[in-house]
Amino acid sequence: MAQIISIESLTAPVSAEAMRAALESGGCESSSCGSSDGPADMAPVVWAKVKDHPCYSEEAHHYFARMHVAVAPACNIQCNYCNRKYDCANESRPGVVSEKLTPDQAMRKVVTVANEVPQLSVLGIAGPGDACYDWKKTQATFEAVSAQIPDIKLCLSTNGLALPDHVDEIARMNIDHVTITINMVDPEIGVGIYPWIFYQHRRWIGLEASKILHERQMLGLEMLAERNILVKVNSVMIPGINDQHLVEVNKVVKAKGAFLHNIMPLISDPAHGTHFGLTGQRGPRAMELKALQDQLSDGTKLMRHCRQCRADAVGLLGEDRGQEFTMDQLPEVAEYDPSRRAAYREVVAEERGEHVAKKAEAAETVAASEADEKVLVAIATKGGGRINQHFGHATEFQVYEVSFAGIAFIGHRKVEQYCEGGWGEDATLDGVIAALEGVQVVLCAKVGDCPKDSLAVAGIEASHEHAYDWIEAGIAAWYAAAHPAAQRLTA
Ligand code: CLF
Ligand code: SF4
Repeated sequence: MAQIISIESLTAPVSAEAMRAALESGGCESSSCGSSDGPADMAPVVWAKVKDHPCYSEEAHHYFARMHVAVAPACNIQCNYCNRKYDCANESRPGVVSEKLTPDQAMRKVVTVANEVPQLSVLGIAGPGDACYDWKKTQATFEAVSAQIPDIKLCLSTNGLALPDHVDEIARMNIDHVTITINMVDPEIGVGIYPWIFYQHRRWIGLEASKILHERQMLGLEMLAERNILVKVNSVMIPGINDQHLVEVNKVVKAKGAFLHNIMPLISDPAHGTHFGLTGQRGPRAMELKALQDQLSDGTKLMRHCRQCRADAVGLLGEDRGQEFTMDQLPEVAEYDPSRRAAYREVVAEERGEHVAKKAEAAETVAASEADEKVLVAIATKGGGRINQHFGHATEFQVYEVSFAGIAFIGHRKVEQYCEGGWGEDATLDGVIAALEGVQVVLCAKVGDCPKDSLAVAGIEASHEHAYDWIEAGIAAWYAAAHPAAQRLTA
């Protein structure tokens, strides 16, 4: 059974023990993600680029954090899921406003975070507008930060329109990771997503706008791939507009060298005041998103753990510590101290080996099953790869698909916390049950009789038998118990 240590221990004084405690506490709200490929699946030079990047590697996101700095407010296109008052919805949760920073302020913030969050490995610029259109600020920020913290990975996100103008500088500055949001490869479909773009000093509308954007996105992708810069493509899934078309998008971006494809569900709320929100365009249901991802799983590697984080997000992917690092809380002068990050990395190098071994054992256990039954398992976790959260405290569940073919993370389901102050509301529980559509069992650290009975009525088992196990080990043990052939192997 794992020892549970609070997230506060992640910022404890430097020592190997403290760093190990940080790892055991996890802190990462998710437990697996996106591309699950490891060093055996890719060239060493590529693995070296992704192994510490929480968005590009399944393994890495257990251990490493990203931070965004909101230095790029200007944007050159209009998306129908954005009203420009909020952060860029191409790489951020819609309806959120970030604290905008100058490059100097960003520098001070990054140094402060690097000193206090030892997991920090990536600095991303994801708006709140477009990182390539607002290039001078993006460039000034990256150059200042990499001069002080040379090992931090630089990552940016763009709609692609201004991207080809900056690819050579991106390569020169060692920006190894670029995200392009590509929602279509057919400009006719783009007409329903982009009402206008601003390009070469004038505004373009309709099909012309869509064609230019498409050509610039494809050119930017090709130019990056030629320079071996890893490209993640984000696509917003908009039911009835581009949902089925994303199969074609996946094929095209794969052929042009994209490393990862991240399908993000449209989040459409009338309160956000976007065109889609106000005209009733709905987002996809969880099972619709999963069905599309399953259809694409033979294509470009898929990212399934995206949290649509804020343009000023800080921390492991499932958490946001941004509110601890607002400008009014930063020191006037920040000096970088590399010791904590260095000590943390030493411990991580050891821990990763153990986690990989546990996953392999779990895979062997389920492989022994004679049943070809695919089951969705929801996990309540506070992070660290463990089943370590009470059912009623979860604000999201990690969903895994298990069969004799293996155990794969397939996404997360956001829920309202059921238990507040020791009491649970029936209406909240109904929402949790609805969010768990398709799930057969929930594994958690603790679950009360009352929610357990209600879940059972809905056909969902809830169990705390595997509390504090590694997630994959707990799933394998549950699956083995349900499938006697697998059970024999574990006996
Ligand atoms: Fe940020 Fe994006 Fe770089 Fe990651 S996020 S710029 S690639 S460092 Fe990651 Fe956040 Fe999803 Fe983005 S979880 S929204 S995919
Ligand atoms: Fe909004 Fe981003 Fe689209 Fe610009 S690119 S309109 S900031 S979602």
